[in-house]
Amino acid sequence: MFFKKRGWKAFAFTGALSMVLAACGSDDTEMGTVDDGNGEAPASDEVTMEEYNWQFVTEEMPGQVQYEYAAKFADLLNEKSDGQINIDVYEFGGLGSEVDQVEMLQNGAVQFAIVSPGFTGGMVAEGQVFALQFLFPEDLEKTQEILNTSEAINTKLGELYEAQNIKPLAFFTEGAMQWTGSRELRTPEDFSGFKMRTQESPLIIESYKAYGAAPSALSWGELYTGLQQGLVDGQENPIFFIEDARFHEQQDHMTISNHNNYVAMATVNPDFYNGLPDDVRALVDETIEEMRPIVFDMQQEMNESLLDSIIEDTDHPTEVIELTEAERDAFRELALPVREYYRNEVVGDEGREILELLEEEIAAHE
Ligand code: 6CS
Repeated sequence: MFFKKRGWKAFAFTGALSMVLAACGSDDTEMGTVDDGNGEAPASDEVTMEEYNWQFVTEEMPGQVQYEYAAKFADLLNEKSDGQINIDVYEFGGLGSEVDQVEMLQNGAVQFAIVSPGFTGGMVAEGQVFALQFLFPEDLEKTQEILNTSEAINTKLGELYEAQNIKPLAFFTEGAMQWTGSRELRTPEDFSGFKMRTQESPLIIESYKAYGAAPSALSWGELYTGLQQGLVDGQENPIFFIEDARFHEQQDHMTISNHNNYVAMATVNPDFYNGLPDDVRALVDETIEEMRPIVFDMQQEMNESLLDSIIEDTDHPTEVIELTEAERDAFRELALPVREYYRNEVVGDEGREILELLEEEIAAHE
């Protein structure tokens, strides 16, 4: 595994929520001076920060991108604050499902969360823009640059999330997505009747219907068994996730399709964030900026090295094919009308503006 795994806080879900609520106490504290007890104003070099204890939930496990992002973010903030900011990082399942986690962020039970837009499709329909295949450049550096700078994403889409009590602080790629299947997936015809597992997003489902597949939504926590039992025939994910969640053990084929990239958001509860003293909020912002190149390198290293692990896993052989440009074109052609579906069936004027501006921003990078 590329990154050291952190000790897992083994909370049962029912007990975890009350522990989290009890642990949040210090977020109303402020940067202040230490009372040295003699009634005199402390010297200015005694100015210090009070203690903060925050919670950060992720949709992944130790060793996977989201968890390691949160762990590194926590370490950096702890260092910058001389140990005064302590963040507990929770792996997927520790505090409920992906949807439960989003709710906890919204109601302030946790302060930070990594959220995949795929799980908030019912709440912020416009966020499903990330499900549009062949939209972002295949070059992930360009994609990350767009995610860092796009007004469509960071301002316009960000405001729609904030209206739902979810404030995105950064959007980052977890890598190009690939298909795995119980059969080879090389042409759209190969998807005919294929039971494709997707996240809970109407647009992802629509995207696979466009290929002739029979998609259904499933939490990734049930996916390994779903593949094993034939409930679903295949799935899409970045390589690091396919390997680390061992999906390849249940799949004979993997297609390097690069049909999309997996975008996640580092988010914060807006009331909590806005209520922070300016200097503490500035530390959070600074750390978010520092994390951008760190998480990019992290996903790149994991996706590259774990491709080798899949290829070398002779106990669970997986045939890996890479689509040619002409083969990708056949899928691109079917994916383009899904943008019309997004414009006409999924979103209103704001969503149409977001997609239009994003398309312009992407064109300017290519
Ligand atoms: O496929 C999924 O649902 C999961 N995939 C990744 C890369 N992260 C978490 C997510 O829930």
